[in-house]
Amino acid sequence: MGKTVTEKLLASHLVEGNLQKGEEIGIRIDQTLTQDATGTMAYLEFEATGIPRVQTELSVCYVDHNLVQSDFRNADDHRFLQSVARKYGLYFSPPGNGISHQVHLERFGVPGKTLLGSDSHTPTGGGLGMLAIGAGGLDVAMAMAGKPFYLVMPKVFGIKLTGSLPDWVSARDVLLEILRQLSVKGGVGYIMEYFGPGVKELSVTDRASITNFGAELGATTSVFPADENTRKFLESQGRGDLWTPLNADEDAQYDEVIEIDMSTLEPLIACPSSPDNVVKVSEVAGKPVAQVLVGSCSNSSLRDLMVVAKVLHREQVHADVSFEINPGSRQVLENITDLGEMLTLIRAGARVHQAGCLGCIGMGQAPPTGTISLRTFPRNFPGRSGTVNDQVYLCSPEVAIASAIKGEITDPRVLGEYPDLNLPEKYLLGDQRIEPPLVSGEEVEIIRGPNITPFPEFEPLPESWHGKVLLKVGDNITTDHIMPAGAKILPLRSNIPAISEYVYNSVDLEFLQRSREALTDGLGGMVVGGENYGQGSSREHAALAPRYLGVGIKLVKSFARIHKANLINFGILPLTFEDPADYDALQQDAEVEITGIRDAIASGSELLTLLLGGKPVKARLEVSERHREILLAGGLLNWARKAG
Ligand code: MIC
Ligand code: SF4
Repeated sequence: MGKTVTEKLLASHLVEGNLQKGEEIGIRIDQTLTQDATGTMAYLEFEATGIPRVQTELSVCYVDHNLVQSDFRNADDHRFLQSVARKYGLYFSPPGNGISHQVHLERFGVPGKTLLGSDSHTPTGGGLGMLAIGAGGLDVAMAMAGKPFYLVMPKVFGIKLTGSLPDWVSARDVLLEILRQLSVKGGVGYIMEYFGPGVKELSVTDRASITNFGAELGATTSVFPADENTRKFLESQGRGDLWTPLNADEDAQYDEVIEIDMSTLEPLIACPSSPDNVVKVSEVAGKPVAQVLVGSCSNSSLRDLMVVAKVLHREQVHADVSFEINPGSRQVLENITDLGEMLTLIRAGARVHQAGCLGCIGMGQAPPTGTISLRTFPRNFPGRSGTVNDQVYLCSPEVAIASAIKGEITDPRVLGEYPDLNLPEKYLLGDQRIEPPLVSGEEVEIIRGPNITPFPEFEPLPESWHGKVLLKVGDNITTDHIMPAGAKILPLRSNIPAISEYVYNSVDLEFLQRSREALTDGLGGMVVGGENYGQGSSREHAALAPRYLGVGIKLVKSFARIHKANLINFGILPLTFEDPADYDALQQDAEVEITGIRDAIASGSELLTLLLGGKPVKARLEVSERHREILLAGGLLNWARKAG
């Protein structure tokens, strides 16, 4: 039987297990990336392994998230990361150099390789034909230490692309349409693989926008074949020698298939406050906008900024709109300047910022109260922009610029003829600030600012577990709800005691107090949730910080992949309701008792009985043998120490 691109990539990297859907497999990781907000913790964890140098073919340490330096914390972390990169043999991409995913695509991605990144948008690399997966920092630390990455062998969701995109409709609309059809949990348990005659109509940066935004489907990752367009892209980056073709076989079988005829698409937009809340732009046109942001790892390539610049040749930004551009990389900035378009942007009224994540993670750029903000970003979860009750819409650069000009949500097709973009054949590379690895890091001293506190120690799982329900939440809870980000909280990422004070802050301000009281009473904490619990980011702080506050169990209807893995890594039991109806009966503050929990887990039992408020409730523990050992040890670091 023919193979999909996914199966070929998995087969060529398989080191443990069999390629059977639903079974745990271990794959070799060729490349890793970290960004600063997850990276500081990932390197503290790597340090704990005692391995003197990264064991991958290539590892890159990026600084792109925590760019606002309102005190010493972020700046200290940047220096820590630079010294770590020098010590352990990594490339270092400094602040201002660009968003990890964009820079990695331009300068490091290679078709046919695996990439593990401590950021949920790592699948951007799938646009190049890589198997690029987002994971928690600890998993990435393990991969840097040369260990396999373990995952449940996913099913393959084929997306057949036909036709070509009409003018003013772009790659973002393809994924918005898929989100509209499948929702934010439609990709859970799958790798999304693109095939069909429409693939060749998309450039690598278009494909990368799609695989990037595909993270919002909850998918393990998304992947495109590597073809002539891939070769052209690599050549434009002076890396043509790294091209290898990678295609699905003619008779490859997918577990599910949908077809998207791109020629029938029209401009789409995701309304507040979920990426799958998608409607046609024409349905919401006319609503006034106060802010329009073009940027993020989803849509900030040279192509995206050129669309904006070319439109601004004939128009000006509306007086009531703050129109801001966050370029994806130094390379994008250099090229747009070289093409003379920086002047166009500035003259037309754009605020051009340094290359980085910025407002996408609430690092500045909060919108004014009660106004609409339009963004070419991948996420619009409530409050993520930094403004309470925000109204963030997600759209393409085409919709963004049309709306910035008119001052209201606008279908870009009113702008007339689609501009000719004239993209260069060869790019200025813009990588002069990327530091290559040192031959030896032995002499390098790691620079540790006072913000970096030691990694907390956790106890192994007790014989019996006694605690209470600290919080009950609904469906689609994001890691932004669990562990908010933004300019105030992100600088605390390397200080677990400090950051844990913000756990569930936007949901329930009393959560901290309740968890502290339970700790004082010697009780464990349990959180109860609905479907797709923990969707969104890869941040392991959404597991680590609750664990620090004594949370030992999460009992939900279903989990998002990365969050479940992070819970296990930090020794929190990820349980699901055997009977979802039990969810309704459960109340906050209910007492929880599980006797003989260690024995049950060690014996491989998939069903545990919990006494919840005195009533027996069945819960599932669907994890591998290795995960059971990790849970018993109280987390992956404890387990790895024991295993030696
Ligand atoms: C995000 O887009 O939510 C982030 C910020 O990039 C996160 C990582 C983090 O929280 O540091 C992600 O996507 O994994
Ligand atoms: Fe950065 Fe936003 Fe991309 Fe996350 S989604 S990596 S915050 S640009």
